[in-house]
Parts: sequence; C-alpha cells; structure tokens
Amino acid sequence: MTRQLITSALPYINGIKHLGNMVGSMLPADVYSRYLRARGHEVLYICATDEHGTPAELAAKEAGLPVAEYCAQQHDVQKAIYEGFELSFDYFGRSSSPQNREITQTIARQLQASGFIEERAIRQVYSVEDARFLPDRYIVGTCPHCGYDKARGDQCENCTRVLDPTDLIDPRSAISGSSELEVRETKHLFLLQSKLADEVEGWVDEHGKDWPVLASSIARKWLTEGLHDRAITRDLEWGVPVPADTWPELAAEGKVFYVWFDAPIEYIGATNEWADAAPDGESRDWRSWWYEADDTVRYTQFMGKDNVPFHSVMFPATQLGTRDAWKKVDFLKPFNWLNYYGGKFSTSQQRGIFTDAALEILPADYWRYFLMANAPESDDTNFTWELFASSVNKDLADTLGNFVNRVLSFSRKRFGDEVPAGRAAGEAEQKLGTEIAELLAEYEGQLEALQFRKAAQALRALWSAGNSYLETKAPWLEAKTDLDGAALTLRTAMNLIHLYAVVSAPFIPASSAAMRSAFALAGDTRGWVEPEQASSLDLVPAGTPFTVPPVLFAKITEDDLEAYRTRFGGAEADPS
Ligand code: B3M
Ligand code: ZN
Repeated sequence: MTRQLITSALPYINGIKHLGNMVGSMLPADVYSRYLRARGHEVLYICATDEHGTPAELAAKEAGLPVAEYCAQQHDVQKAIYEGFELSFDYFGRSSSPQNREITQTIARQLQASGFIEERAIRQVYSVEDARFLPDRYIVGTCPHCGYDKARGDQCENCTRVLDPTDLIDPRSAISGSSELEVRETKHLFLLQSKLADEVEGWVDEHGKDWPVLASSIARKWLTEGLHDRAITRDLEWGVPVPADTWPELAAEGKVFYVWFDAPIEYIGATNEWADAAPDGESRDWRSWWYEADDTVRYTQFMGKDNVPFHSVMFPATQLGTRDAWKKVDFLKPFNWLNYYGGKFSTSQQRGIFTDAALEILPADYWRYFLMANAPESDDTNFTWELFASSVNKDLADTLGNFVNRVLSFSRKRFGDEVPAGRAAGEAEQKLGTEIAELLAEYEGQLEALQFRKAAQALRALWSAGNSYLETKAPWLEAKTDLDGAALTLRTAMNLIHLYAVVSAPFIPASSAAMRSAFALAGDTRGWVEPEQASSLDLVPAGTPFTVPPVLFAKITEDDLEAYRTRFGGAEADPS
C-alpha cells in the first residue's frame, strides 16, 4: 500500500485564523488523514505556522515584542486551538525552525548549482536613519487618491488602491518615522522561472490532469500569463538567511529569503522536525517521504484557492529546478471561500467567526460537521447562524444524537444493561443491511475522491437509514406484544450505533469516541467496517454490556442564536 503524505497550507503566524481558513485547508486535510488511517494506510499529516515575512515583523512591532518571541507565542496559541479542533497532525512545526533553515538553504544552493539563480541589482528605497532597505509596506505616507495619511507603500488601507512606494506623498519610514529616504541600488537573488516555464508546463500537463478544475485552471492561467523570474530574497531581519558559503556578499548585507520561498519548503522542514522529535526507540525517516519517493508515496495538498499558484506552479518550479528527486504534489485539493452573510471573513477587519471564539461557544464536532457538510468545494458558500443551527439541530441533534439516546435509554429500561438477544434477523434487517452497505460504499467512494460535501451527505443518509428503520419497527410498541421482536430491533439499532461510531470518526471524532465507548466490547480496535461486514449488523453481539452516554449534541435554541448574532454580528454586517 502506498504511504500517504498530507499537508495543509501553513497558517500565517500573525493572529488567530477564522473558520474560512479552517475549512479551506486544515480541517479537510484532517478528515482525509483520519479516514486513510482508519483504512489502514500509513499516513503522515504535516502542518506548521508560516512565520517569516513583513506581516510577522509588523505584527510583532504592534504587539511590542521581539519578532522571535511574538512568533513563539503565537505558534503556541494556534497550536492549542488546533488541538481543540482535534486536528490530528503528525507534526505541527514552525517555518522558523533550524530544520527549515537548513533545507531552504540546501534547496537554494541546488538551484544555484543547476543554474536557475542569478544575482541582479535593483533599485530600492533605503532609510538612512534606520540604516536599512525598506520593504514597500515599511514605507508610509499620504495616499495620492484619497488623502489618507497612513497609507502603506504597497496599498492604501483606506481606499484599498494598490500603490507603489513612489506614489506616496511625504513618504517616511514606518520604523523610525524618518523621511530621510533614498533610492539605492541593491542586489537580490532571482529565481529564473522563465527558464523553467516549459518544463513546469509539461509537469502540470502530466500531473495536474486529475486535479479538480479549480486547481488546474488556476495553474493554467498562471502558465498562460507567463512564468516570470522572481526575486527570492528580501531585506528583512526575520527570515532564513542567505547562506554565506554560496553568496558571501548578500549574506554580509543580511539578506534573507522571501517568505514564499521558504514557506512551502517548510513542508519538508516540518517533516525533519517530526523526525528529530522521535521518542526514544522510534526511528523516523524524513527522507523516505520526500526523497526519491515517487513510487512509494502519494502526496496530497489542501489549500484555499489563493494559494494554488504557489503550490501548483511556483513550488514545483523550485523543486524541478533543483535537479534533484524531491517528492512533488500528486493531488491538489483547492477550496473556494466561505463567506459570512454574503461578505468576506476578514482577519484584518475581525469580521466573522474566529477559531478561538468558535470553540468557546460550542465543541469542535459541531463545527467540524457543519463546515465539512457545507465545504466551499464547487463554489463559495455562505455561513449564516440560521443555517448552522438548522444543520446542527437536524443532522447532529435529531438524526444522530437522538437516535443514539433513544435506542440506548429505551433498551436499558426494557432489557437492562446488556445488548438484548431477541429473534434472528428478519426481512426488515436484511433490507436495512443492504441499504447500509450501499450507503457505506457511497460514503467511502466520496471520501476516496475527496468530495467532502458528498461524503457528508452519504454519512447523513446512513444516520437517516437508522431512523427510518426505528420508526418502522417502533420497538416501544413492539415491546408491548412481541418482546423478542423489540429486542431484535434494539440489537440491530445498537449495531448501527457502533457502525456510526466507527465510520463517523473522521468528521466527528469526539462524539464518535463517546458512542463507541458506550459498548464494553472486548478487543474493539477495528479502524473501519467494510460494507460487506456492515450489512450483517452483528459486530456487537447480544450480551455486550453498554451504558447510555450523556446527550451527544445539544440543540441550538432561539436564545442561543440571538446571543451569537449579537456577539458576532450577522445580517446587518457590511457585506463589502
Ligand atoms: N501562509 C497562507 C496565507 O497566509 C500562507 C500559506 C503558505 S503554504 C506554504 O495566505
Ligand atoms: Zn487611499
């Protein structure tokens, strides 16, 4: 069986992510990882915080902390939230790790050796007082369009116009406020992507044919517009330093690699971190996942659509240019946007629901299920509290939670604390078994195809099938005249609960564990149930002791909704 390497786009360090980030990268990667592990695959799910670049430096400045300290702190904050969401990373690393520095420098040296890097002189703004070159964002001044006096050199926050630092009126340094600015010549490393364009195009033709259209069309668009050489170094303090052995002059000037150069390399860097973190007695071989691994590893990436160009074109170009056997992506799963009442979730405007706040109000499973069932796969989708409440109340509380509670409570009341025996399965159970096997096969197929909405639909259909069976057999009536029949119905329903516990785990791991632990079933370690096994609904035999778990999902009431709308804003929010 091929091994499965899975990565989700690295969340940027400057602040807590919102639900749109979660549904577009980490959460689907987690569902997929859990599913593959359950099916017996060897899985390595890697993620990390993306920590370099100007936004990190600026955020640290705002927080009044040295940037290294700021990043360490924010990494821990994000990591704790992802644990709260039950994301089952094999490793959650940091792009500022020594391991990433080493791999990034190695890859840059390889690109240099194979002739794809060139030093070029460019003209850039230099601050005499700060004694450094300033990135565009570090230059502030008055916007020529709207007169806003704190416009940044790359964009005016007030009127959103894209700017060039030379457009600004009264430009000054964002660091010192000094207006003693000069344009000076400075050297940077350029990655000669134009020389790799044909090769990358050939690679995309061959490897991108099975990707979702959203991904392949973005890749094509970039290739059609032409792959240009790009500067891969910056004048910043916080980043992977240019190695002195290869570029002594640039290293002496303190140049670092551009954040988008080292960020995707951190997928490899974090795998190194994982290997270095191996507990005593366990050996972890990072190379076997990333090096000469074409036939043994399947590599799947998850990301929002804005990140597709970097992953489908630029990172492959970097990897190809090394002329070395680095593992490249096999399947790229892109996501559209999740909107909040028709407008954008926005980190800078604090609009929408942030991952920390989400967990403050409800457990992870509510969010996991809702987000995946409404994942923006084929189009942007919309979050509203009304939709969220109806999905939680109908699917989770009624269809699944209520089924579990009703079956177990009623059985305990009539038959005590063990799964009742009753009569042998009859026609109704056979019919149910066939239906369950079909739905389960459908569910598996959708998960294999990474179609998460459809997978969630199939899962919901599995839950519904149990409800229909229960309504038809009505064991609470059966029990009055036919105890053996009622016992059969309840035993069958309990087998459904166990099946739900096993197969729902990728979506709702905590609730699945609670359902599963209701049964004191010896040696119950199976990862999955195959459709053929599922159809006989007899994995939990009569006589198995069980307990009734606390209510799995609480309904969201009108009062709750009111409180959420007030706290987070709702329909009245500006959808611009
Ligand atoms: N950090 C995503 C972003 O900030 C970016 C992804 C990197 S993946 C290598 O939009
Ligand atoms: Zn403006």
